[in-house]
Amino acid sequence: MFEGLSGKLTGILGRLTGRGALSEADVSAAMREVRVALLEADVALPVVKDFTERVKEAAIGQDVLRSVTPGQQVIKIVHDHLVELLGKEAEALNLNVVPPAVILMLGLQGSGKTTTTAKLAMFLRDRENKKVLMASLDTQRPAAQEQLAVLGGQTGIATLPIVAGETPLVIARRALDTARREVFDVVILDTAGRLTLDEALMQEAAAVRDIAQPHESLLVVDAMTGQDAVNTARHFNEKIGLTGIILTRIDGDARGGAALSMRAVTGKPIKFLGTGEKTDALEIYHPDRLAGRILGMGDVVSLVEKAAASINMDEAEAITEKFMAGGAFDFNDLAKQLQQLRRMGGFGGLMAFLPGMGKLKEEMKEANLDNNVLKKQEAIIGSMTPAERRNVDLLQASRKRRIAEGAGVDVADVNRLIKQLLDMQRMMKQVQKLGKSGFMRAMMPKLGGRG
Ligand SMILES: Nc1nc2c(ncn2[C@@H]2O[C@H](COP(=O)(O)OP(=O)(O)OP(=O)(O)O)[C@@H](O)[C@H]2O)c(=O)[nH]1
Ligand SMILES: [Mg+2]
Repeated sequence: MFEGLSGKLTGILGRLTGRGALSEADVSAAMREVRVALLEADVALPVVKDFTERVKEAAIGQDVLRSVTPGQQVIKIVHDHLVELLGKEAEALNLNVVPPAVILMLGLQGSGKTTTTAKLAMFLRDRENKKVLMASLDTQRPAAQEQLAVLGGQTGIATLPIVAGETPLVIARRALDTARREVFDVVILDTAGRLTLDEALMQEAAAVRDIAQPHESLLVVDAMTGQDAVNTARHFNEKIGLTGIILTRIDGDARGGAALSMRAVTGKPIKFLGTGEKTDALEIYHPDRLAGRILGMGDVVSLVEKAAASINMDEAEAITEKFMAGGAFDFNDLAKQLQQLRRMGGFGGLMAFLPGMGKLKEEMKEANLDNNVLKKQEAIIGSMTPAERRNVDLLQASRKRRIAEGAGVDVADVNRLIKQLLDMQRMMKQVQKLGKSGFMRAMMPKLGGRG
């Protein structure tokens, strides 16, 4: 998601920084382009208007245009307003209640409620140490309750035993009783999918709400449905009352409009993003990081957290210390990264987070990079001598031929990997510029918690 919008915004704003001086006319012209880009991304019209007007006002009103770096300042203004549009701060779930905390999952048919129920349960267990019970109230679709039971089996999360013939209200009561009796911290109620205009099902959801008295009522919406997702959220909020939204399928090619309009139109915070079909594909929603990603500034913090969740503590510390001491990134580091990459879901997953990597990501997509390629690259590094791994400058033609032969690949493959290492070295310099404290602060607590 966001690739198209991100590409356009980066282009428009990049042209502003390319010049020394900026006039009001320059800013106005750029904002017209921003407006078109946002509309093309399916952001709601009133939201677009309001956004571009505010940015323009801020950019023209102050001393921005007379400053030394007007283009940079305008980008900062766009960034800050984008963060505000996206919701300013991440909003956590409110689970600080006398247990069990009750979470009600709502949404249209096929939006991802059941999958997200399992994802959320895993998240709460693994990251927040909660004992979680899941219960399916879906008596509409055949085998819907079994679907949740299967997910429970896969993830090791407890599910409420299925009793044939029970109504959703009866199941809800039994789930709460069980959660109290067996001392669960959290109980998540997965409801039946419904059509927006299906009043009977809406009323059923309202009845469940009245019985369960949820602490969180989360709407699961499909980002691919764009402005419809926003209308759905408004509708549910009016009928049932929501505390938050989970936007799924942001791994697809949705244009991003739903994420950008949601807060402004519904007044409700997005709390999580669904990023794939697997049960670990759930991310906390961070407006500032998302703004950075949209503006092509990368999302180094999310990257670091994602890495922290899947790399081991000692390796991570060693790599961090080395970079922060200004050490160069060598083939040994690359080999470790390649292994970690495979664990983190391959290149696509990683590249989305890195500064300025949008284009490279496209190229990689075209080149069909997958896990086999990762293994091939590991083989190339495996054929190098220790000295070669430490010093890329040693790799002249004869050595490259030897390495290629050893790994069973072409010299061109070796060259590609060398280029990749040089690219990574450049990128790591950027990360270093973030400064030690910022980098460590993001990385260490997470690792400490897992280590
Ligand atoms: N790519 C991707 N697929 C997802 C995501 N979330 C859910 N899905 C897929 O969407 C499909 C429907 O998911 P469910 O969780 O069954 O949806 P539901 O809302 O419970 O559906 P009903 O109960 O029939 O209303 C499944 O194939 C999921 O794997 C996501 O974030 N990304
Ligand atoms: Mg379901």
